[in-house]
Amino acid sequence: MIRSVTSLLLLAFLAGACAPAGSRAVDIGIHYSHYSTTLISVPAGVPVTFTIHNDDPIDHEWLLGDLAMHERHRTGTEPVHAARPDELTIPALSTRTTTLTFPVAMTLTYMCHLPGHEAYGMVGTLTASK
Ligand SMILES: [Cu+2]
Repeated sequence: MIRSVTSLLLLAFLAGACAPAGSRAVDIGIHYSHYSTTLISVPAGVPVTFTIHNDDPIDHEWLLGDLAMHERHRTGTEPVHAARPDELTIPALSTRTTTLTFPVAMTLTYMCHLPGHEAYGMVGTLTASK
């Protein structure tokens, strides 16, 4: 009996090492220049891992931010987004993963700012809530 309790504790520890307690995973597909989901709700205060699959034969972006951030990108000239965890370029036929924690409740928008993609509908809303 003691041995089985020890085994359960070990399993709980290993599970915790793989994914922090309360963490979440969100999968987003991109197909025909549209996100598979345009409304995402996540909890605030825990890590959320986003996995974004681009099934298209062209590159896309997943840029998450407030309206001021998107306005900068609409008029900006950055060709590639790779250094920021909330600004991803997903090359054609590839997958990118990023983990973000939203410290407080907030609503943000994600978009692809490649020419014409926002107007075509590559826009979604993320809500983090306590
Ligand atoms: Cu795009």
